[in-house]
Amino acid sequence: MLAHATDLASRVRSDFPILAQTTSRGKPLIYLDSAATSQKPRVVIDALTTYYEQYNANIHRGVYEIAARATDAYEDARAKIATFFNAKQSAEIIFTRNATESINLVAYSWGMQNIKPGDVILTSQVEHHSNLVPWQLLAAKTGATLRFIPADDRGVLVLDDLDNLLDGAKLVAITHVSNTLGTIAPLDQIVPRARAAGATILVDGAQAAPHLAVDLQALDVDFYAVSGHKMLAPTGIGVLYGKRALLEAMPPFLAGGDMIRHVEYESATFNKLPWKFEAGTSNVADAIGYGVAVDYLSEIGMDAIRAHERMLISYALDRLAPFEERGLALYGPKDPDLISGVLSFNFADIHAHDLASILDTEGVCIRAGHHCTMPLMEKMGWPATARASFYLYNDESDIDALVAALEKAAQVFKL
Ligand code: 7TS
Repeated sequence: MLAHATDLASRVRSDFPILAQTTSRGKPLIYLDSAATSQKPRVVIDALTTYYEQYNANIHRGVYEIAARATDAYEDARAKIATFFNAKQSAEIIFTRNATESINLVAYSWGMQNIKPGDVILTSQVEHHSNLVPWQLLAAKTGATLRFIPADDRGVLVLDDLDNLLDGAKLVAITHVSNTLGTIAPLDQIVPRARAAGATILVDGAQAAPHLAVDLQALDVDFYAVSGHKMLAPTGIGVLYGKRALLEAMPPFLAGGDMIRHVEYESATFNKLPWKFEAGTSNVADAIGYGVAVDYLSEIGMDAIRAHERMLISYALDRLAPFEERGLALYGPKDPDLISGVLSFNFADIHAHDLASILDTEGVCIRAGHHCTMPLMEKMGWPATARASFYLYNDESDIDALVAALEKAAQVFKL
């Protein structure tokens, strides 16, 4: 029997309390904006309450029982995340606020130490501003040059000229999955060639880690940046993975408490990894919540989540195809094997913001705008797009609701 995306969603949906509500207009909440942030399962929400009600204490310093419990839970979360991403060791997992901070950590610490005038930083035309602007700032400070792997008109990276682009590249900084188009970068082709060219490789995994099985040892990248909030964890917690030898050689990014070993008035020595990069009081509660989130994802299995989303994308492409005759422009490769979790579109000459507002009246939450990829929008000639994005708790009925809401928009605009 053909599996349905509904199978997984019907199993997990009741785990997400927020999805049970109706909007102020009495419509069921249809959440199609998980690329912006995911919803949270009850176990993650409960983990926060339990922490604050039972063992809230500062970590790595208190000797009393609840402080030890908080420290253990925080470090256990790190170990779970290391296992989830198949990092070699927990010390390679640095807690940050989000993917943006993870990338900035590398830009300031590794970048200022290693990038020299004339060096090339190779990124791509589909990057989120978080994996572009830090490199622009670094290039301006160091005299390095930016280069871009081009994308075709579907947003798929074109690797024909990759070896030339890699000539002189000290760093390759590339997104694993595009947040605007959902396109999956062919890392299996880019990473070995970047390695052969002697470049250090950073991957922005903000949109990949929630949806695809990420095996950091198999990927063989040097740095990998993620945000917890897009993968069922609370906001305010993210991770930078870095290969140990690189992290060991890097200077601290932020300085203060917890990241030191010994301090004198004129100088200081620094803590071991990973704490060298975790200055100040950590986001203990949300890190613990992140650990619970990866437990939850592991129990379901990332391959099952990918298969579920692949079916949803396939179903959505089928349901949206008839609208193309009425002016729906669907961007991206229209191939569920090439995209993950995201569909971007415009409908005739309705502005994406107006479309999102009409959908909102039907309870359908999508995002409209430039999605923090302004250069990509400019290149494609799109002032804005409407973006629907999916996760494990969505099912075919959510896409049916999207289609019905588009029908309503067509009526309003007489299309
Ligand atoms: N990289 C990618 C590919 C992203 O999609 C995002 C966030 C970031 C980095 C930054 O993540 P943050 O958690 O540090 O903010 N993308 C989006 C989005 O598409 N809609 O809202 C946020």
